[in-house]
Amino acid sequence: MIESQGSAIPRVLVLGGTTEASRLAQALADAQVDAIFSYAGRTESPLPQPLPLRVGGFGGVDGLCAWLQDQHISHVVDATHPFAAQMSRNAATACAVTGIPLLALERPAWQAQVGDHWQHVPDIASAAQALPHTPSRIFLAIGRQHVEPFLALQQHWFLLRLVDAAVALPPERGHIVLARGPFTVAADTALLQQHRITHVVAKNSGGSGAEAKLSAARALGLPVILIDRPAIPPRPTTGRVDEVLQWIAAPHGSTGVATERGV
Ligand code: 3Y8
Ligand code: NAP
Repeated sequence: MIESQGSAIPRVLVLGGTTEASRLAQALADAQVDAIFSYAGRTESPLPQPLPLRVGGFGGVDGLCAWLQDQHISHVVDATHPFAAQMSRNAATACAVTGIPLLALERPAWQAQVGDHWQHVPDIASAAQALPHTPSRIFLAIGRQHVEPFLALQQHWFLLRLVDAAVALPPERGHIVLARGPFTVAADTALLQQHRITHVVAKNSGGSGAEAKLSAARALGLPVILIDRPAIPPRPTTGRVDEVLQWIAAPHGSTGVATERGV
C-alpha cells in the first residue's frame, strides 16, 4: 500500500493508451494505489485495465481542470503516446493551473541501427511528400487518423494497418489489415514480403509495441520514412514504472525522480 508521505492518500489519474501505461496500471493495482485509467475512446474495444476506467475526452483544459478537482486527484501521470501531443499539452496546462503534480511516463525515440535505411521527416505531410514519384507499394503503419494525404497519391498501392475497420480501400489501391499491437518481427516480415512492400512509413513512437516493422524493414533492406515526434512542453519525465511509484509516494509535489528533460 503506497501512502504519500505527509499528505492524504494519493489519488492518481493515468492518461493511458500505451504499452507503458498498461504496465503502470498493473503496478499501481498491485500496490493498491487509488488510481483511475483514462482512454480517449479512440478504439471500439480498448484493452481492459486492472484499474477503474474512464473513456472519452475531458473537454479541453477547462474540462480537465474541473474533472481533476471534482475527482480530488492528487497526481497526474501522462503515459500517453508521444504523438498524443494535444493531450500532453492540455495535461501540462491543467496541472500548472490546478497545482497538481504531473509526471510523464515516456519511452525514448527509436535510434537507427546498422542496416537501417531511414529518412527522417518532421511531420505527416512531409512523409507523404517524401514518397517516390514512381509507383510503389507502401506499408502505412500510422493508424487511420492521417491516411488521406497518402491515399491522394494515386500512383501508389497502400497496405494499411488499423485497429478498427474505418477506411474503405478498393483492392487496386491497397489492402487493410486489422490488428492492434504489440507486433512481432516474424509476423511483420512476413506481412511486408506477402504484400511486396517497397517502402514503410511510420511514426517515431519508440517502445516495443510498434518496433517490429522497423526490424522487419531492416532485415529486408527496405527504406523507412520515419516521422519525428511533435513538440511537447517540457515536464518532469521518466521512462520507468518504479520511478513513477516512488514519485507518487514522495512528498506531495516533489518530482523526486531524475528527468530526461527536467522542468
Ligand atoms: C486507443 C488502446 C497496450 C497499448 C498498445 C504502443 C503500442 C500497440 C503500436 C503499427 C503501428 C499506431 C496506433 C499503435 C500502437 C500500441 C498500444 C500502439 C500504432 C491502442 C489503443 C488506442 C489506440 C489509438 C490508436 C490511434 C493510432 C495509434 C494504431 C486499445 C491500440 C498507428 C500509432 O483507429 C484509430 O483512430 C486509432 C488511433 C491513435 C494512431 C492514428 O493516428 O490512427 N493508436 N491504440 C487509446 C485511447 O482511446 O485512449 O484500443 O487497447 C494502443 C496501442 N497502440 O495497452 O498494450 O504502446 O505504442 N497505435 C503509432 O505508434 O504509429 C500501430 O501498426 O505498426
Ligand atoms: P491527442 O490528439 O493528443 O488528443 C486529442 C484529444 O483527445 C485530447 O485533447 C483529449 O480530448 C482526448 N484524449 C487524448 N488522449 C486521452 C486520454 N488518454 N484520456 C482522455 N482523453 C484523451 O490524442 P491522440 O493522438 O488522438 O491519442 C488518443 C489516445 O490514443 C491516447 O490515449 C494515446 O495515448 C493513444 N495512442 C495514440 C497514438 C498516436 O499515434 N497518436 C498511438 C498509440 C496510442 P479533450 O480535449 O476533450 O480532453
